[in-house]
Amino acid sequence: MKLTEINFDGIIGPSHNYAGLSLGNIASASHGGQTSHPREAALQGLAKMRGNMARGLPQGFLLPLPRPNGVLSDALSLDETADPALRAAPWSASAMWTANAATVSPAPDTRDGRCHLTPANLITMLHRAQEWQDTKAQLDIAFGNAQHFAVHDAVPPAFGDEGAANHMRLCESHGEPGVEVFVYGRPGGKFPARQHEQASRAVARKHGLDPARALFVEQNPEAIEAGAFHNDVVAVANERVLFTHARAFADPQGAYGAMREAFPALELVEVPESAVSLEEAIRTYLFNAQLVTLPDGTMALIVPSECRESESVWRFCEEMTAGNGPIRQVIPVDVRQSMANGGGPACLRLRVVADPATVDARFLLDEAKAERIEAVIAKHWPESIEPAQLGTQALTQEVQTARNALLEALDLSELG
Ligand code: SUG
Repeated sequence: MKLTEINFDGIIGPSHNYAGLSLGNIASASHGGQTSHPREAALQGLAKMRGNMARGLPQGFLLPLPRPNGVLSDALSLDETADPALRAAPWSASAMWTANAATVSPAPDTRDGRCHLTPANLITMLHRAQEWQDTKAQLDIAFGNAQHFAVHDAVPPAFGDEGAANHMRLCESHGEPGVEVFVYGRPGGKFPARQHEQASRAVARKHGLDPARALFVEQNPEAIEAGAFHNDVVAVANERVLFTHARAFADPQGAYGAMREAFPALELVEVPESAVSLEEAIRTYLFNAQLVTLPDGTMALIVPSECRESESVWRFCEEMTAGNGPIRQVIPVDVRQSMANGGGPACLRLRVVADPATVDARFLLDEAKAERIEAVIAKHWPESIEPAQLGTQALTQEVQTARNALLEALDLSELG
């Protein structure tokens, strides 16, 4: 059994559009109503996956969900008299952000020694609340080997759960037992707190985590107010390292202390407000990065290219890599189409620690498959979508044909 971290990226779906649906997500609100470019978006996502494969990292993917979602349209009796934001919801390609697909507790952390996955209910936003059943259908196939995996149902309402975006894991190496850190928001602020403490606690119990190795930490309400609608916008962990903005947690010293007590080897890389302001961190998504361990054992931070263009952020990155810290490289990637909806490199991936041989191979990427996916995207993904096109018969047909072509190319038509 060779446990390794596999990143499952969401293939960006053919209905990718900017509908301004996410209150508290500044990029989504500010790009609402603009023209999107689904083909370019999906190719950017695929290029990121290929880049990581080329760095020697195992790569998987999850598929776009069926859109437009007729079940949701029917349930809300949507017609042209309905609010435009409601009418856009069944079209959302938001499942691309697989950091919100599920919370994953690797086998070494759980009571029964299996890797546990709980799809996130995403109940705070209508366009996201429609995801989990279809996401679970994929997880059931990809992680269908019940000897190694347990896939649960989502936490019931009214406790909001947004999955791995509010969950970090500290460990000596991925295959060893870890300390799982759940970050929740306290409701009552200007913007919704999407991750509820009781949802996190329910997931930890369901996964059979040792209570001494599961921490529950409150997110800084100021961070939520500044646009960090998920904790992964202001902090990311990998193995021994926590890379965080100083204003990520409500009680930073208390949070670090609890982490150190449960995991004494913690290496903290804290970015002070004086180096990068919270606002600039959120604008550039410095922390919405993939912090990965490369095959040579060093760590790299894969950041959105917006970081390269920010004077303060890039200065910090250069100083950090020039020093003696654990993060040795910072690698910018272009995921601008996703970024315009508030989704950086980390949002686009779900980390699963597993032996790749135990995962359904149809969800694992290699270069030949990447070429097949690229050909389908190039042929079928719409070049652009204007908001007025949502709801039209022509776009419905184009988007459905595109997804079906992808399922066929990947031998996954059973998800049709
Ligand atoms: O849930 N944006 C997503 C972005 C999710 C990012 N994920 C993580 N941080 N892990 C959201 O707010 C915008 C859709 C629109 O406005 O059309 C959206 O859903």
